Amino acid sequence: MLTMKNIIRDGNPVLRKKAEPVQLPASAEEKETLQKMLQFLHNSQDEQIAEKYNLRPGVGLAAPQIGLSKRMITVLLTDQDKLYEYALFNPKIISHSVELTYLEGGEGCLSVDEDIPGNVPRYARVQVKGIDLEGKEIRLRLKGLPAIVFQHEIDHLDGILFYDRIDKENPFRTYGNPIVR
Ligand code: LHY
Ligand code: NI
Repeated sequence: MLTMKNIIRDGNPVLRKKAEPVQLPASAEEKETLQKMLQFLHNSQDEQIAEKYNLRPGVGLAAPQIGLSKRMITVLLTDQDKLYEYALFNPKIISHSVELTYLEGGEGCLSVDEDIPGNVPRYARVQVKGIDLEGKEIRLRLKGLPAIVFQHEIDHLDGILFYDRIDKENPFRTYGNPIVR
């Protein structure tokens, strides 16, 4: 089981590397790792398990955050009564809106222990494709919080952390309409 001990923290160069594509079909080991990453999110959102193992609740996790520089992400959240539960190999943003948005109150990251204030510009809408655990191609059209979480996770695969996108001169400048959690 993955715990916070397995989560790589800011300062470790693996978080700044561009992750390698997964050679498809994914190996049994790669699939197991992706399953463990999704299980971590489930555990982190279960009050009893999270308390027992001191897990920070998370809605997304990317492989570099466990020290694996491969293009693999997991997402688990409910938004407007819809469940977004995804474990993807080689996720890619295939198109996006011109319109931007940002999460009101800013973003956090399981790999960043400090609170870094500021608005993070994100595309308001994205289309993402990737390959699921069964080897099937998945295409998603996302807006709102799910769109932000996918962009945050895919950024990890390119060595980008959320605070890189905060305007240094004016951290609280706004971008389009905010997403309120
Ligand atoms: N997880 C964050 C989390 O708290 C993801 C996230 C994304 C938070 C966007 C807030 C806004 O679940 C990670 O840091 N994963 O990379
Ligand atoms: Ni993160």
